[in-house]
Amino acid sequence: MTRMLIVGPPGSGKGTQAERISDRLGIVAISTGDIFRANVKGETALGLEAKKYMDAGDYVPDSVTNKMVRDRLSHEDVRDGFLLDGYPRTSAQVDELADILAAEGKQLDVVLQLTVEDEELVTRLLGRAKESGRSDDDENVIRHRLDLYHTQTEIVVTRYAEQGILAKVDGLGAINEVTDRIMAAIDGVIG
Ligand code: B4P
Repeated sequence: MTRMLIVGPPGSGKGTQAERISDRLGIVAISTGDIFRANVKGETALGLEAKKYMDAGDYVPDSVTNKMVRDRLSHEDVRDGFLLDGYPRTSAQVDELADILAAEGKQLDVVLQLTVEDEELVTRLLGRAKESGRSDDDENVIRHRLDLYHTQTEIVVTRYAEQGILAKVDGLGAINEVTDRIMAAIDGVIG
């Protein structure tokens, strides 16, 4: 059983790699971005709330995001482990996740950090914009999302490094190569 998460700037390959890693390990992948987008599409109350932040490239408020993740992690399918993609993104979310897990006597096993330079990320996301139709794949919004990553999410990485469960992985290169690096990094932390 593995409880893990993947953190990295927008466009670093979190979504791409989370699916591949969860398949290999037989655990469920949970992407907060995907849950928000599904809610936006379904025009739910949560979706309508989240949309205004996502369109601007801002983070959805912690209170909204934390509640959603708390609910999702209460489902039966996370019993065998999980891979969180895109959560936590703030220090308050790190605290919330620790609380959720501690209430069941659990903790995270490994945190994967994907590293890619900003200019490569902008190139990738502008490439995705041509097909995705995502309202947040616009150059100004992309640069704002990168700023938020540096100002709000790097602290998340620092906190997990202090706990000794961080595995840093170079996200540059072919998708298969990155997956192999991640699998090796997981072995390095949890054996
Ligand atoms: P996300 O859905 O997490 O969007 P993202 O950061 O852009 O990551 P994504 O998964 O899409 O990109 P990936 O790295 O896979 O979040 C969207 C929004 O939701 C946020 O801005 C925020 O508003 C809200 N949100 C989500 N979680 C939140 C939270 N916890 N708190 C508050 N708000 C939250 O990159 C994909 C692209 O890179 C693809 O085009 C892919 O083909 C390409 N790629 C991947 N690997 C590659 C490689 N090795 N080489 C070349 N290209 C590669």
